[in-house]
Amino acid sequence: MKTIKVKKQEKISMISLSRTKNLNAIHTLMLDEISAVLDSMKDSRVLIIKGEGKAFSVGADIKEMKEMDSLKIKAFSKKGQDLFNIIEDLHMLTIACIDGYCMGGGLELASTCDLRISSPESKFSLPELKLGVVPGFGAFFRIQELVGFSDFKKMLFTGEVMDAKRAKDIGLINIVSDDPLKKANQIAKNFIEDLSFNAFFHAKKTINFALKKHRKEILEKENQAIAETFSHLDKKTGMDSFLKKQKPEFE
Ligand code: CO8
Repeated sequence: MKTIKVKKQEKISMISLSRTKNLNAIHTLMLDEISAVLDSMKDSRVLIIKGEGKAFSVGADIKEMKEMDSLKIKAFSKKGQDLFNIIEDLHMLTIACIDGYCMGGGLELASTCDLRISSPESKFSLPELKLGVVPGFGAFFRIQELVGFSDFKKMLFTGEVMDAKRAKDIGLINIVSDDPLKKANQIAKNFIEDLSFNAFFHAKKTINFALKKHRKEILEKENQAIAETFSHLDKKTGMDSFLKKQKPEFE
């Protein structure tokens, strides 16, 4: 694997996003590699997803997306949507362990997990509009469901960068811990030792069923919206400006 590391210890599996030079930006290969390893974790009861280095993930890879047109971004968005749906429905307890930047598509990945544990120093945001685009991996329902329309709009329409305390206050994350990995392992251990896995399975299935009402339509709308933004000049302006470390001047 080139972009992730995988560890399995008894009933706990761990995926570490490992593109540290690009702050674990999510590109096609990373989606493919995550997809490829999930099957090998079938017998695990807990999956921890974390990022190596100073980010959980800064979101979709701007360097890769910059070259994409509307058709290609639709396919990339669909690939991410499909994988994130699979992660959300994994039969095991999933925990996003966040220590550092958690932005855009990275936050969308974290929001597929059952629980999100973060260090106090982590930073959260949805900066897509600064790039002239919109989220494309399920934010329109998953993040909206976590924080409600009011804070979802605020996050998107201001691009604000939040600290972990604020993220916890609005329901984006569950726990703030000085050592998020240690905390995730403690929760995993208690989960395995103290809870009925069968009852958990049925509870998660029922909760996810309830969450999925109207999802299909929203996914299609989201996929369409990202394609629309990619056929507009603002996308080029936003991404070129980011890569040149300049402030964008949108239409
Ligand atoms: N994609 C690709 N490369 C990135 C990304 C990214 N999202 N973010 C950072 N990098 C790269 C930088 O270009 C830089 O590379 P290089 O060394 O080659 O210049 C390296 O990572 C380190 O980054 P910085 O030098 O910027 O590090 P700083 O510590 O100064 O800043 C920040 C860290 C604040 C996180 C800053 O990098 C930043 O703002 N990054 C952009 C975050 C962002 O906008 N994320 C949203 C991406 S869009 C998205 O996720 C959804 C898009 C639409 C849906 C797509 C699905 C279809």
